[in-house]
Amino acid sequence: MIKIALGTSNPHKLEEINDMLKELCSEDIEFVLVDGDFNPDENGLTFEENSYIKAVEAAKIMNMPALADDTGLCVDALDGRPGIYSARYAPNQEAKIKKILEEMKDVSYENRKAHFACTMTLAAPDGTKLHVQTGRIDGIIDTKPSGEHGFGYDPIFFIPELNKTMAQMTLKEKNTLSHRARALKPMIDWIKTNFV
Ligand code: ITT
Repeated sequence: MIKIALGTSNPHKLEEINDMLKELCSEDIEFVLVDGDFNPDENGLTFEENSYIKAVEAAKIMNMPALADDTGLCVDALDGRPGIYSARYAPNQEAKIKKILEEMKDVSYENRKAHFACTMTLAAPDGTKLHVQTGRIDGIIDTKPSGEHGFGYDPIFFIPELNKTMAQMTLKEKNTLSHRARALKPMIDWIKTNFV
């Protein structure tokens, strides 16, 4: 049996990861949430650097290997913004969405391409980077928010093939195709092969 800490302070992220872990994990792996207030200084310049900062911090606090993800919305017409600054793009989520819609107000449908990028790092308490996985999903930035599910930028992230925004998907649906699912599934496979 191996114990792995989850380094996040975002309850929505935690809900998604826990739901996926129920299906992906065997009894050999137990995930535990990092104790206390978790707010490491995410001063990296890439998703990978920030996911590593969070994973190592959680691993040190819990004295066990830890997994963390760093995620962002990258909008082509905004040169990849907000990207790694997705959490800090405006003071609250409503303002972040408003800011993007405002910046995109004159952008045509065909130029509204965007993707969610997620990088997950598994690290040890001594700072060893054990494994990294990335996941991505492509879509377009809608002209208005729709949907009640999900969190963050999900209400403006439209997936044309499914004719819905990420916030119009149930948790289960999002977890079949999301950037986070596409990083977590191979990460769990790696853990099962190399750890258990
Ligand atoms: P932790 O660092 O504690 O895990 P966080 O919310 O700061 O929590 P990120 O830095 O990875 O996590 O996320 C940056 C922002 O991107 C976050 O504040 C959300 O607004 C958004 N975000 C992350 N995952 C998302 C998802 O699956 N769907 C929509 N928006 C997401």
